[in-house]
Amino acid sequence: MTTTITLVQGDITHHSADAIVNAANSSLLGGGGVDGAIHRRGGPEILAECRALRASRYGKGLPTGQAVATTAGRLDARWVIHTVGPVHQGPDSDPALLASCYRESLRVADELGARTVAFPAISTGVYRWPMDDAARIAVETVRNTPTAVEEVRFVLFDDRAYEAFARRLG
Ligand code: AR6
Repeated sequence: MTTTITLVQGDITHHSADAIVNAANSSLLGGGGVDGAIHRRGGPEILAECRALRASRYGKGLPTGQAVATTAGRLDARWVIHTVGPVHQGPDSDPALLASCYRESLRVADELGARTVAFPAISTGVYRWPMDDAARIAVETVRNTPTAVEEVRFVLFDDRAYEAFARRLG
């Protein structure tokens, strides 16, 4: 089955999808950027499940490049899939780990049975990954990952991100 890739500009917390991906940090306990927005709008149920995941499976934190799902709380979605991007020029500054965020999020989406998945531009904010390179990795990885997800929607916050992804999508 082919996966349709669409681009929209805006705030991912205002979008509806089966699963919304969060650019989290390994603590899973919230932060700024898209992570802060998801927890603010989604409400405390998301953080409660994140805390439970810390206590059960991820005592040392969610490793970079991996993904895990929780409820979406009050968001217009069934699940939030939390993934941890690499910090550009940090100790785990590896493009393969950024690709892994997209691949692992789609794997989790498949496990859940999600048909539509919305992604932000992972690692391009606080984690400072250059936008053009992040867009290339995101689009290539989604195109090359076998999945039952029918639509992957990149929700880009600003013009710069939207244009970078649009160039890659061609
Ligand atoms: N909807 C869509 N995109 C957004 C939104 C939004 N509401 N808000 C920001 N962006 P960032 P990272 C864009 O910093 O670089 C957090 O503190 C933003 O313009 O959210 O992976 C976490 O807790 C940028 O293009 O995530 C981690 O500590 C992109 O989303 C750390 O930041 C990603 O920016 C993760 O850093």
